[in-house]
Amino acid sequence: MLARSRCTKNGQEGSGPVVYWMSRDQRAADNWALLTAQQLAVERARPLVVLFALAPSYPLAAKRHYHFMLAGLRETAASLAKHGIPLVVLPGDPPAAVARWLAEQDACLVVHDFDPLRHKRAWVNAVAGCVAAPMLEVDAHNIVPCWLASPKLEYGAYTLRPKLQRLLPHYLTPFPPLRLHPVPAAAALGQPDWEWLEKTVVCPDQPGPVMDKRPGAGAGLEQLQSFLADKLPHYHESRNDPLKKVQSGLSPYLHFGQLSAQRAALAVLSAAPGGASTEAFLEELIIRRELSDNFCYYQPQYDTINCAPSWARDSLERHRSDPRPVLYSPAQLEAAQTADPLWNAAQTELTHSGAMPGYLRMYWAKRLLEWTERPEEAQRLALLFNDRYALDGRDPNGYAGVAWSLLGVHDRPWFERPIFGKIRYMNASGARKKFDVQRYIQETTQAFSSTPTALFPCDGPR
Ligand code: FAD
Ligand code: FO1
Repeated sequence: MLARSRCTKNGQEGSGPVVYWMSRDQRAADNWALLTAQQLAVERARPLVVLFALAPSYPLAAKRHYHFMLAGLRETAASLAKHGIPLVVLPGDPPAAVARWLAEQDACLVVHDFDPLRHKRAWVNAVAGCVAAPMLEVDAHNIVPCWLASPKLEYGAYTLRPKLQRLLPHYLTPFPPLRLHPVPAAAALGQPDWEWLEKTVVCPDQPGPVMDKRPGAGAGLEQLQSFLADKLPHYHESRNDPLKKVQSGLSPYLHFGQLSAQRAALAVLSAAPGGASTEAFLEELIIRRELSDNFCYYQPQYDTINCAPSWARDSLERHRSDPRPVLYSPAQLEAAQTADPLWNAAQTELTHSGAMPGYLRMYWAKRLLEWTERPEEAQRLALLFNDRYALDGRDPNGYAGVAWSLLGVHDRPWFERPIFGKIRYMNASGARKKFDVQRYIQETTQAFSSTPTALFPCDGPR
């Protein structure tokens, strides 16, 4: 188990409980960080407490995301309670609240989630700077711990794949169950007051919750089961056809850590050990997903144009002044008011349902390069819309997906053309070869009558 962890801070063990500071991996089952914390607590005959720092606001998160996360955390708290482990939710500035609580409890040691994102690393560093207890980081999100998979920024899937394939036999192993914790925690810790906690969040009301996506670990496992039963066999041939709906829909559960990617991989391998669909799905779930973490971990500029490889940066620079046939304002784009009905339909689906089919996400981002004055603006808007509306947004997969679409990250140079330079081009006639574009537009337009505009309600950025 300890092969998935590393020391982030040496320190003096306190007299209090072993603490697992949960953040990215918000589940009780199939969680290597929680299992590690339990093992360390059992060895020391200490209580185990799980801590969650509830930030009053989180970059670009809205009611849609907090609703999904808090409902999932309630379920996690109930599962933990059945194992004799309390979940303490601390509202307020995360590093300050966590550091204060650890000091008050004289924590024995702290186990925390690995997260490659800048602001999350800053939280951990701030806590490490002011607590006395030792801290241990566990990568409970990736199957192969990010820092062990590769020690450097990878060029693409083709360079990370062999490294992961070498290590997967050691890491893609079954999970031991979480045990009933033998040492009880202080009764005074009580149960979180969820209604009160919800009121401490000050995020925008719009976009609101997605009603047809049930949050939580149980719903994530059900979604996995229905994917295995109905969709996996068709994944290889139909995943790029939004009308066939054979993608798993697991990304929100994976993003909030309500489902473990390792659990999903094990379930797929047990349901369908071989074949093109299993291979195609595991390529996305393991290689592409872990490549995104590699990108954000080793590329501090993951959300700026400086993350582009040099061939792409030079090429975009050469085409910076190319005339754009049409420019749309952020408000027009957010309201899906372009002359491209396919793009409008994809944007409408995103804003209403918090999701967009994978193939369309690439097309959607790439068109922004043609409709904005500079690639920097295309990247800014792609991330802004993705992170504000997508249930799975604010994730390394999003930063890597946008950088792939607009900036050639993890891709190769293609034929030179206006505006795009050597960045891979996609257009509506390419989409028409993959699926019935007209039907997708019709179905989406019928399902969602208008496009909500939470970011740019009137023309011009707020
Ligand atoms: P499935 O096809 O069922 O795949 C299963 C899982 O594999 C996904 O849940 C995801 O964890 C992983 N995966 C699939 N495709 C990719 C990929 N291209 N890169 C990395 N991992 C992948 N994914 C997010 O999770 N959050 C985002 O904010 C996000 N933004 C994106 C923005 C753009 C512009 C692009 C091009 C891609 C983005 N992706 C993002 C990646 C991908 O489109 C989604 O993960 C996928 O469509 C989610 O649907 P699913 O769970 O049904 O995927
Ligand atoms: N993690 C936390 O530890 N505390 C939060 O308050 C919090 C809010 C939040 C809101 C939206 C969202 O998408 C994720 C959120 N996370 C939060 C989870 C976590 O930080 C992210 O999943 C990772 O950073 C993704 O790598």
